[in-house]
Amino acid sequence: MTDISAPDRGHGGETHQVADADHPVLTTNHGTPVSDNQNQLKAGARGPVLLEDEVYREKINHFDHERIPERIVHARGSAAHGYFECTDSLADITRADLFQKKGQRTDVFVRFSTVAGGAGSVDTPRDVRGFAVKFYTREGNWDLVGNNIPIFFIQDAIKFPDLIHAAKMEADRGYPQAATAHDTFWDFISLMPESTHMALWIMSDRTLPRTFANMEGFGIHTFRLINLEGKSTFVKFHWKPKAGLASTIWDETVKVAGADPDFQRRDLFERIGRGDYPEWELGVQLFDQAFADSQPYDVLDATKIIPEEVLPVRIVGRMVLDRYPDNYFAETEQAAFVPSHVVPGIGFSNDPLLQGRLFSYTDTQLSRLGTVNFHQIPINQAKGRPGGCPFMNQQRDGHMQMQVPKGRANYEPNSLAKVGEPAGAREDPENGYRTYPSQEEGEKLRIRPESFADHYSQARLFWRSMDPAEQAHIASAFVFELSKVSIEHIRVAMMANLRNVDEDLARRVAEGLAMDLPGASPTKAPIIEMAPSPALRIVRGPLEKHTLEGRTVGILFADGSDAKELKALKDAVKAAGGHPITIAPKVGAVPLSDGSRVKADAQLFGQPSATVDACAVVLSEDACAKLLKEGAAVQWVMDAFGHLKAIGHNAAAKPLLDKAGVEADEGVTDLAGFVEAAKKRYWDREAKVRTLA
Ligand code: HDD
Repeated sequence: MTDISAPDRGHGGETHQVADADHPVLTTNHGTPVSDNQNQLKAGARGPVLLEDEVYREKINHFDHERIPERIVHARGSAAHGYFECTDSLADITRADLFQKKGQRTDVFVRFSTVAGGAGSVDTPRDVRGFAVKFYTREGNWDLVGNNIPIFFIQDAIKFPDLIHAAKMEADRGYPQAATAHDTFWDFISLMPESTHMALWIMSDRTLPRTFANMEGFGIHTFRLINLEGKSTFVKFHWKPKAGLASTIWDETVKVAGADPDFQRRDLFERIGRGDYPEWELGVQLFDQAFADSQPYDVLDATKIIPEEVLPVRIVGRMVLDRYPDNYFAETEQAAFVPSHVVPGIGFSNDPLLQGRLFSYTDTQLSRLGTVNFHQIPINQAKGRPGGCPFMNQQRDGHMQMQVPKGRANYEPNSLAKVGEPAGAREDPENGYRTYPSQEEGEKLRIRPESFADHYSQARLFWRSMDPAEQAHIASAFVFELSKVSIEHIRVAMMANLRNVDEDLARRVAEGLAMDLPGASPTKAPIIEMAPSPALRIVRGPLEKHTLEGRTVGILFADGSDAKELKALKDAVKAAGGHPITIAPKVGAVPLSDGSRVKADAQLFGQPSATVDACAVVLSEDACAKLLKEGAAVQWVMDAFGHLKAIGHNAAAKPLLDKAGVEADEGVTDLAGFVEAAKKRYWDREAKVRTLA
């Protein structure tokens, strides 16, 4: 019988050779070489398939089981490898290995994520971003599992399932995916005044980060650092992005979601690929009990910040992400972050949100990864020393056990050494992990402390710290989200809470919804006036960086564009540290003014201007005339203007700008002034292009 697929597959009929690295023959999982990976085993060429076909059955069987349960939250994530470098020793404050010596490096694996959406959802919803760092220290792994926002929705972990159920797609209808703009989310928030502060943060530009590299990260809770003498210092952790803080406009992020659902994952991959490594500084706010007692909020309450103006952030290290994972599933998906995994020198406070987390994460790994041996998966191994940390104990067996412990010593203590047998590992009272012996006493109670009762003062602090442009974004975001709430009393309850934050905010939201302002909701504690914290701003804030470094510039060109102009522009963008992306109506070969033909990096429909940080248009008069009739080209320029980006153009491109409604301002420039102009956004333009609340 002739096999029509046979000629494509080399090995048939050759002398017998065993599969090995030099002869990488396809095998089954059990090592049997496979002769045919194209056809099932059949009785006759057109006959029925046979159940005995192990090659087929094993392949499909494995495929059927490829997926594991996605994370119940933070399912959508992207990760990278890198290192942490200590830049300022904290040896006097903590004995944690990674903070001992200036210049000391510790490997890290970092996973960024959205919270509400499933693993296949888009990268750019309005959502908190997870910022989870696994430090492979020489004394074991430390997981600092934070977010890009320094506070949280709830004060006690027992409310977490309710929060997440309310935020995720609604139970009966199965939508919306990765969005908070729906009834159940705002119902929960409106009934939980403690979440008002976080509601302000999530309605701000913080939930629309431009890229992962443009976000801050926070450990959120108060932790402890413990030194060799056993002294404890309270600490809050901050990650400050070297690329600067940068966010998108809501309209822009919606368009990015459509154009490129993987926008932030792709950015991380490409950024690392071109050597533009994302980098952060690690900062700490260090304080003692006396400082904690002097503050008008409780440092154990995760819905509160310590303003940087009150307690400055001391920079102690930097983190560089310089390697993209080799395999998404093996590393990014199987990475298990567990906040209870700390190393000697780091400890916990009594924050009830943190304490609750210390149980949840190990538990979730058991359902996700299916075994108590998840620490043996390569990405999770304690590998802070060459050959791995010497982790040894008497824990044994379990599903997917990968180790083969030798000898009889599977219990401790033992006296097997006396008869010359290996005795296994022993405890180390001197250097082993020691919990800080804080004094604790009290009645067993299921209550919230009085000191957690103020839910509005810091929400007000946040609102009043914002730049006017950011305030307009927040008010408009509330209007948008509440307009998607169909149950009217939920909107009313939310506005009643906002009245306790700021009258102007509440009024703007009510006007935006065309609803009457309700009376303020009752408060359990007096609202105090705290000094604004400019450090909380993105727009015109201390971390807003005017630069092209690490940023992308879209250059729209077409047939007949001036070759010299195009080259000079690309060179100038590169010289300023930017990444030019040429975009044309056809990608394969674009004829230029000098007769040469160049490829474009992207096609006009596939790379809307929302996907780049600044925009330039270099056209010939003929091409411009054609593009005036091309909706995508007009929209490209219109969006660049609407998203407050710099637009550089040559003279021939001017009619396209006119058609797109571009008005002259500081950010609209000829090509000579473009590179300088491209380093920032033009916030003052916003009033011209949209009505904000
Ligand atoms: Fe959580 C995942 C961050 C409160 C329960 N959380 C998870 C991830 C991040 C955070 C970044 C993804 C880690 C990764 O990339 O794999 N979570 C936070 C922060 C919180 C917080 C900053 C508050 C300050 N989380 C929190 C509470 C609970 C959980 C109060 C439960 C009591 N979180 C989980 C979880 C997840 C998780 C269900 C899902 C996947 C996982 O753990 O590994 O256990």
